[in-house]
Amino acid sequence: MKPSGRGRFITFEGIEGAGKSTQLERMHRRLRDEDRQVVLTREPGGTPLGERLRGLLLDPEVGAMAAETELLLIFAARAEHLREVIEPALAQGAWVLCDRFTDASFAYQGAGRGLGAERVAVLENWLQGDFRPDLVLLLDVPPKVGLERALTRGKRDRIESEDIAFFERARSAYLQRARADVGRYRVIDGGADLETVAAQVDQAWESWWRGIGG
Ligand code: T5A
Repeated sequence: MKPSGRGRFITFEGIEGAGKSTQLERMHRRLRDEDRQVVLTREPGGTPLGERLRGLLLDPEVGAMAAETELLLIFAARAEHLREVIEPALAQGAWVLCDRFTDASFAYQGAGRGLGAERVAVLENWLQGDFRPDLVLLLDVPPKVGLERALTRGKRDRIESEDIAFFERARSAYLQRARADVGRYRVIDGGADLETVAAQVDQAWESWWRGIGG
């Protein structure tokens, strides 16, 4: 069956410095060159209100907050993003490429902060119903590699200031989710050089797209 006129929702996931933004921008250029309608966006953020919430969530001066507060702020930003950007773009037939989505909440708040997957799932189901990404490209790197890359930017943000065990838990949760749903997830070795990762990303989404009749 050929894909319907609805757009496609593709998310890039992985811990800090996995190479998501780099690969996302590359895929965005490629799809645009093919004259597809593409929206590039990110979480937390993607709307004026969401970007302000992102500022609060990442500002080291905000300091500690209850894990529940963090999760609810992220879902508040997500509600805005979903209703104002993602759903309208998909309805118009665009491909939406998103730097992180709800998988990050399972990884960071569910596993990293220890809130547990069940509580994240309650919010996911409440906000999203059965809406999920069509494809999740998970760039997997050991936290040491990812954090070293991310820190070349300089100052750590509020979440990057967590210890390595936090990112180990997040990475494990991502991999566990990918193993549980191999149809929607592709795991890519983000530790390889840029060109090798780019080739793996292309191969992953092209084979997925062919697989659904695109
Ligand atoms: N968050 C988010 C939650 O806690 N819960 C949630 O539900 C959501 C949605 C967002 C933060 O919010 C948290 C997670 C995050 O802590 P962010 O800035 O969107 O923050 O995410 P980061 O992961 O922090 O972004 P980074 O920019 O650090 O990581 P990327 O996008 O994975 O990496 P990228 O592409 O910017 O690359 C980083 C550096 O590495 C180089 C790049 O050139 C760049 O310098 N690089 C490579 N170097 C060598 N080899 C490669 N293959 C490379 N790929 C990239």
